[in-house]
Order: sequence, then C-alpha cells, then structure tokens
Amino acid sequence: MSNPVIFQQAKFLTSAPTIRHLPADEGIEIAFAGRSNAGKSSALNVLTRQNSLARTSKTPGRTQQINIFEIDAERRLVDLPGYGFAKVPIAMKEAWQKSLSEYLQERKCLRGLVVLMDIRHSFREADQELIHWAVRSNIPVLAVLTKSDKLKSGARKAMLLKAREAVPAFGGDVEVIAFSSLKKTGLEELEAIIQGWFSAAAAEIAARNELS
Ligand SMILES: Nc1nc2c(ncn2[C@@H]2O[C@H](COP(=O)(O)OP(=O)(O)O)[C@@H](O)[C@H]2O)c(=O)[nH]1
Ligand SMILES: [Mg+2]
Repeated sequence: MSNPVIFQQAKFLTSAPTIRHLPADEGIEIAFAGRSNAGKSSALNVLTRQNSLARTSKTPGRTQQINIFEIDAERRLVDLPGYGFAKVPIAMKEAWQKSLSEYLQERKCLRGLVVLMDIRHSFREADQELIHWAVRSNIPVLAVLTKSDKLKSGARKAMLLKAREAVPAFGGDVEVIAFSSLKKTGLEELEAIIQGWFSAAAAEIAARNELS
C-alpha cells in the first residue's frame, strides 16, 4: 500500500523544453493537459494549496515547457504545455506540440492524465484526440470541466450531464467532474481520483518488484 499523497508538499522540480530534459523515467507521474487558458495552472495551485506554484497567466500560451512538481521521491505532478493556441508563430507552436506528444507517448511513468476543459466548451477536437490516445495506452483519464463558477447551477448540471454522455464513445477509463478553482468546487473529487491513481500504480510497481 502507498502512503496518502500530501499535495501541499509539492515543490517545483524543473522545467523541461523537451523530454530529454526530464528527470529519470521512474516513479509515478500524473499529468495535467488542456488547451491554453483552460485553467491547468490554477487547478494545480488549488490542488497543492500554493498560490503561485504553477504560474497562472491571463496571457494564453505562456506555458511552453513541461513543468514538473515533486510531491515526494516517488510521485510527481506534471503541467504539460497547453495546446490549441492560435496567436503564436507556427514554429513555436510545433515545438510545443512536439514535446507534448513525445511526453505522452514515451513517458513510462505516466499513470494518469487529467484533461482540463472549460465547462462551456468541453471535448473539442484536440481534447478528444488526447483522450483517445490515453485510452489506447491504457492510461486512466479524468476530464475536469473548469471554471464551473461561470455558469448558473442549471446550466452547469446540463453541461456536466452532456459531457458524461460523451464518455462511452472513448471506450476506456474516463471520468468527468465539474471544477472551479475560484470556488474550490470539485477539489475533493480531484484529490480522491489522483490519490487512487497513485495508489494503483504503486501497488502495481510493488507487485512487479516482488515477481522479479
Ligand atoms: N472564473 C474562473 N476563472 C478561472 C478559473 N480557473 C482559471 N481561471 C482563469 O482563467 C485564466 C487561465 O487560467 P490558467 O490557470 O493560467 O490556465 P492554463 O493556461 O490552462 O494554465 C486565468 O485568467 C485564470 O484566472 C476558475 O475556476 N474560475
Ligand atoms: Mg498554465
């Protein structure tokens, strides 16, 4: 069994422009992905109870590198480069997309993917592609519908329901929650699911070590 995750312990470890600059591919990583401005950095800050751990920005497209936060020697949270941002030079955009896809395809310690999407525009094409990729790689997905405070209760419930109806089409382990960094809505669910992923991965690693 693994110890409970103490998210408050998270510390910035490093920023990697490409996957070759990442720490060794060992232990367990849970990654946060989403379009630029979806609310990734804000969610990471709420989760870790640190106001400026992951820099939040009103300028979309700022997070160009893979930012790694260490919880302890075994467990890390990863803020992936945002995608789908139009107002940057094409070469720059291609460099980010490359490091994103490389990380997703090659990182063996990746054991869970949190996909953040604005509750008002969930499951856009790039989000769907990412989720299909994770399902194909057997990585569990949590779709987090962000900025839920922007909608009134009725509309919020309708959007959550609509998003949940989209899940079976992915054919994998995909869950959906509504979330607000501003109001801390959905924080307990977010924590519980990530904790579950860390525990499951730790149990699997322990079982593998016993066999060898
Ligand atoms: N109202 C509201 N705004 C949010 C929420 N989360 C993020 N934002 C705002 O959305 C913008 C982008 O957030 P950020 O976390 O930097 O997004 P990232 O690009 O995905 O890392 C910022 O202006 C945030 O203040 C939320 O839950 N509610
Ligand atoms: Mg960010």
